[in-house]
Amino acid sequence: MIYSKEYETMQREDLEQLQVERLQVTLNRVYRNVLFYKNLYDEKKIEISDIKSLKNLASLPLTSKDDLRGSYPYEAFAVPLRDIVRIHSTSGTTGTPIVVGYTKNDLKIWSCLVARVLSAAGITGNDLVQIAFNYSQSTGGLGFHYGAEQIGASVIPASGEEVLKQIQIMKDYRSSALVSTPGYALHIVSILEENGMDPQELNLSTGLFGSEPWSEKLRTKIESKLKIKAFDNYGLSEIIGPGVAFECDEHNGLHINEDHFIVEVIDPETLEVLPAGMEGELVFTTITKEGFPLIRYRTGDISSIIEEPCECGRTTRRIKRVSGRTDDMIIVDGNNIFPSQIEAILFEIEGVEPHFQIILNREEGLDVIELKVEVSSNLFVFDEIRKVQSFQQKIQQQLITSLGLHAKISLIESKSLGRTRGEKIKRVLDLRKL
Ligand code: DLL
Repeated sequence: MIYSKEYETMQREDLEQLQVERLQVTLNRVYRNVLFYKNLYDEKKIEISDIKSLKNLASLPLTSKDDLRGSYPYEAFAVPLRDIVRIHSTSGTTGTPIVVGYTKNDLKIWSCLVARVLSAAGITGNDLVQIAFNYSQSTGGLGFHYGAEQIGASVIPASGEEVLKQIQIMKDYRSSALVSTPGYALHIVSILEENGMDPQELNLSTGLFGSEPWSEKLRTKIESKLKIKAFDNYGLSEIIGPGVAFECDEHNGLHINEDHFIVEVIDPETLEVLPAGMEGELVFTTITKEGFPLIRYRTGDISSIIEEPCECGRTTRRIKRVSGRTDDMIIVDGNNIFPSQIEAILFEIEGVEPHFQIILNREEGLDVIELKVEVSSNLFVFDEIRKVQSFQQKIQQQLITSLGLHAKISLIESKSLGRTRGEKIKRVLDLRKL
């Protein structure tokens, strides 16, 4: 079903006109209310009144996470704090997250955009939607919660429960849709198999998965094991959370909610805007957000635009599944982590070099992260097993406290991470098969 038919099936010409009008309003709002944009445009001698068409958008400077750090926590909000009714944030690479504020109206729009995601997957008011995303600073839980309520589905907020409890709930409450990361769905598959349970005992028919990259192969596996139809959906906290782009029944790219977000794809090296079909970095401009608008925001996500019309009747353009990142961000069970965050923690621990390597694997559907850490040999006698263990625990605990990351720690001798011939240490070894 198409939730907002009027907008999702708009004639392209009308949609583009609407985008320009909304863009102009947004530019005025940020220029007047956000010092960061005022300074940026003044410095580059940009007159926002010159932005008269979508083509002109490319003349505005790009923005990135790093640009916004100086605005922490609230400086980039375009409304007074009293008009903000919800605050989410990104995880933050060096302890400074990007804080995202929503006005009442932003929340209303967000719910409707997530309602589109759910409707495109066939979810209706008759469904029982089990949400396994965390209800936290990250946007998956609350974003889907209100979107599902918006279409009148019965929502089961089940995050925080152990996986067996999740399965029990799924079975007893007859949940018909699961909302989670694809990795978590795979974990459920493993646990069902391990416990000799038959997925047929469940009433699941649909899965909405996102927040991390996954492949067609993984979709086929989840669909066949859980006997469901699985849909991909994409979003990021800075832009709104889930509700930016989503798959319809055709499973051929993700429709962008273009009446709220303008998408561009750029070459991450030359920063040139690339034509549809060419792969590059996704850049978004929000055109209806009041609390935290973003102009030409670089996502770091790699994809391309599909312009060809879709069989489903929506006229919005689509993006291909996100295939990777331009930076070194890794996503572990839906949590975004930069190796630099791990490095910062290791720096604080005496005796650690900090030369390290992150090894990612997938066991029973769950991401497993191992951290190989070099330790200085003078501080450390390797045959003292207790000392080794307490050192490992110290690092482990720091990672949990600071990043919520549960990692296996392997201590290795100084200089054993291959760089004898001057080569760089490969920071991340991703052995997960998407
Ligand atoms: O992951 C929002 C979300 C929640 C989307 C639930 C979908 C479902 P962040 O935590 O800010 O927000 O992480 C955003 O996750 O820049 C991508 O790198 C990655 N990502 C999100 N969805 C997908 C997807 C939420 N479907 C970052 N495929 C983004 C690939 C995805 N990567």
